[in-house]
Amino acid sequence: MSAPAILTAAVVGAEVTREQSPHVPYTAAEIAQAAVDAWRAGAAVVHLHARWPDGRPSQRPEHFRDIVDRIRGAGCDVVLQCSTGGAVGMSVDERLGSLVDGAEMGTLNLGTMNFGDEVFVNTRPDIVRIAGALRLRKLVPECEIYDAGMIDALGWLLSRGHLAAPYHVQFVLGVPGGMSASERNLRFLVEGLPEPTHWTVAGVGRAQLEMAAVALRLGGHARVGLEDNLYLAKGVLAAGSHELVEAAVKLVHASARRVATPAEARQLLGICQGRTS
Ligand code: KMH
Ligand code: ZN
Repeated sequence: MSAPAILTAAVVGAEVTREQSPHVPYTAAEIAQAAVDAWRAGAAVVHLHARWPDGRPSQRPEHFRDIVDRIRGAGCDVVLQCSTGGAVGMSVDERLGSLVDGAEMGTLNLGTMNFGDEVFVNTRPDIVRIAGALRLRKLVPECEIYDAGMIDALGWLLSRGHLAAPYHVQFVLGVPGGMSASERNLRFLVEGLPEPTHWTVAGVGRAQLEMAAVALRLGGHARVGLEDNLYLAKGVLAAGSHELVEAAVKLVHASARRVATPAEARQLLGICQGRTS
């Protein structure tokens, strides 16, 4: 049997709005509750963004601290992964505001790309700087790969010593401007990894659960949640990320695997224990 499957819940992101779904959390209390609900449903990791109460994306440390404190205050031991991607247009300084005490992982976006009609800027100096900030705080990086050239960026970072194990890879497939979500693309990306490592797939939009199933079958891990997809099925909004996690749990079992606990995820991802307070 393969390693237990790590389910990550991306509960809000920076792009989705309440106009698109009334279930998108905005306040710290709502985001923390969404994280706790996702953990109860089986998520071992939560990928966190913050918002201003009116829904605008925020990378303010006080917003992240509030979310982290509320999650831990609820007795939830889920692995906390903070986004350094933030929203398109934010400066690197602003984006690094998310790396608050209590975070265990931070994302590292591996290249500049079209992101819908906008440009998500991650120059090589930006990436090196964010990698350094994660190292300084002893956070495990999750490398976000949206396109094939970013595999080469990963190799470059490793060869220059800007990045070293433990790190995790997240293939985000289906962003308009990045690689589309297909099994063929995923197999190509996995084969291209510069060294063996564990990886997760986040399929965007209606590809989410489909790509989770493929990833789990191929021995990888899966990310689901409202950041990437608002629907449980065609025309049916998910009432929260927890419903998408519940659907992913069924896919884990269908692939003859079991769901990793947060403690198992920490071990697999190389996260030091004892950072849950
Ligand atoms: N909001 C996207 C522009 C991350 O969290 O690191 C970037 C993003 C990636 O969501
Ligand atoms: Zn994100």
